[in-house]
Amino acid sequence: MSNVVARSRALLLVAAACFFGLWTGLGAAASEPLRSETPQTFVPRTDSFDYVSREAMIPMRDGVKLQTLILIPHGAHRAPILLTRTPYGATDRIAKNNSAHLGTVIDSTDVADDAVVNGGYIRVMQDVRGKHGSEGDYVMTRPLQGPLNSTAVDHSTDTYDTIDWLVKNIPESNGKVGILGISYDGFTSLMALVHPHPALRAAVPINAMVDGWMGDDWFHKGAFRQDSLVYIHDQEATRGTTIKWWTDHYDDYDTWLAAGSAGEMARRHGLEQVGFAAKVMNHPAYDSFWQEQAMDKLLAKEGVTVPVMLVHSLWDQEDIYGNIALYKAIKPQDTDNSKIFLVLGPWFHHQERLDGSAVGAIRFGSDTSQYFRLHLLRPFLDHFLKDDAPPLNISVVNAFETGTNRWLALPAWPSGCAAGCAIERQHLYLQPGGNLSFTATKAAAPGFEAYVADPAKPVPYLPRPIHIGGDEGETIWQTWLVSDQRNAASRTDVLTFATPALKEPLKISGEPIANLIASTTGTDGDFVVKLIDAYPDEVGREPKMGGYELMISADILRGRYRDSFSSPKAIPADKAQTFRFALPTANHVFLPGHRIMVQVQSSWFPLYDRNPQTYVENIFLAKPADYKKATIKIFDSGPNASFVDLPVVSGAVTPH
Ligand code: PG9
Repeated sequence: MSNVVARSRALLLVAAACFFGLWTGLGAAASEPLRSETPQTFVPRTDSFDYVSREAMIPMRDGVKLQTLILIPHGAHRAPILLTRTPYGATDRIAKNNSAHLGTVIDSTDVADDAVVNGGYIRVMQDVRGKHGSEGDYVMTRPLQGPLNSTAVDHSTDTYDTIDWLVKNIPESNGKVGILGISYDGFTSLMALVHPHPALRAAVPINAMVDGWMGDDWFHKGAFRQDSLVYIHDQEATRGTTIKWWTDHYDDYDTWLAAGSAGEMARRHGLEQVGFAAKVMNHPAYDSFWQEQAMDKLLAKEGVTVPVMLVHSLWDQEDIYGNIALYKAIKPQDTDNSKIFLVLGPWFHHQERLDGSAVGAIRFGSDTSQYFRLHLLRPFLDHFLKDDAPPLNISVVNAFETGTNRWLALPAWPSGCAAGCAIERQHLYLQPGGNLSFTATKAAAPGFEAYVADPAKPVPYLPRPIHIGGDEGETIWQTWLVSDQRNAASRTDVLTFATPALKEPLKISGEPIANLIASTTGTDGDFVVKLIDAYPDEVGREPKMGGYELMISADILRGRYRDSFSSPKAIPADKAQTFRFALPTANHVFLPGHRIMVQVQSSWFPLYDRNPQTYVENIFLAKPADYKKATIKIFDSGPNASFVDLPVVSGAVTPH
């Protein structure tokens, strides 16, 4: 062995001993103090990533700082920014999917994934004030400055200040910002439209919460959605949403029945400690508290100058009212038809960001959510946000037609078809013997069907046991609006009316309106009307769909609000009254062989709180003795026949 080789071997041995000694700690001198192995600050090595991630505490005009996550694709230059403002944890996403690839961090749960990963957009997520990493006070869907907000800040000012900071502090950006988000994040997207920052060039509010009383999260026409208490609890008990609601039964039906009233449930969960629960319970009617924060009313008054794509889900189990109400309110301002766009998809709440091939048992033959993201959302964003803005070749309205399962590009909403058809309102009458017909019988005397509504045995909104907690429960909740209504049909307190099997397809576009003529032996009561597509008794290729009863449009009215949503009044016992209310928008074809069906019932539990059926000032405070059985009569013949007023499309070419 030469000297050189021997020396290098010896050196190698020493180096290896040092390295492994350091690695295993064996080399430490016995007298050296044992120190923490965790550095004061660990600097992650991210040089190999295909994006840059920055976190910033962005200062607002009142000094409060909002935690903001900024994801910039590697090499971005003059890239537009897509902003989402959320109460659900802006940095959660990166914590969940920490990866060197932006595509994995963004992942398929972000509705903007295609724009960010393939379109080179900068993605910004921010915690709203008072939640998670952001400073300041949390107020549920914080109203605009004014009678309901005496502070100098709201989501409009916070968005303005955020955008101002972003365009000045992200050199990779082109200075154009789009805001988008689903549900609560859709609501914050709407708030951005009030006195918008000049750099805000597009907004996409998806399934936005618009009017919490009329038909979105908290109430539907006066009937309280009890799970709101769970939401309020989890959202407001702690900044980080760390204390969760407890349950005491597996079946939600038992849980809520055991508590009695929603007010008593709130008390049992300590909800007097959080601000919003008391506000909800002190404002059961549609008073100024609700009217002054309804976004459709506010934006109609403020005017909308930023291009907006409103995205609505036809089976939205949380916010089925808002975006359509908003479209009606603001579209008239868009006189040259260039700014306000509408998309209607066959989805549950927030399904736009997930797979859209089916909702529950109802299949569409293609991934409708992907179609929306690639062919509607992306062109809209690119057109309004990119420097070299490509022309926009999409219609102002894009609506999925359920039943036939196809996308329609439409000039307006509701419009039935692209050209050559009309919408005619037609009354579909509830008739004796469970019939449903476009012509009413000529009977001189009013006839009726009756049922006993018993608050001790309310109609379940899903087959029991109802357990919407956990992952499996989440799916059940998401798809409940398409659940088979045969369970309800077999109850004695649910009335069912149906046409014979159709010979021709029948298409509806727009809002059906329920027009019940009814009486009760009580002094208050709820009315649920469900418009259903009853499938043929047997369905060849899909045997499980034989006889399926699919809700197309359904809603509830609290009887005390039949004449005025803001001024409730008792129902005079045993006197026929008119209960007229709009049902959610539909765009559906009832195919030949199917029957149109209407079901009527007086509870939908525990989704909606029980009506005691005895008039009390505030149902949140109803006592057990107030809950009484009542006999309900639904008039279905003679001059008083109840009906559903349908927006029937004539002249549409309908493939089947
Ligand atoms: N529907 C939810 C919500 C929005 C606004 C207020 C309260 C709840 C949501 O999914 O964000």
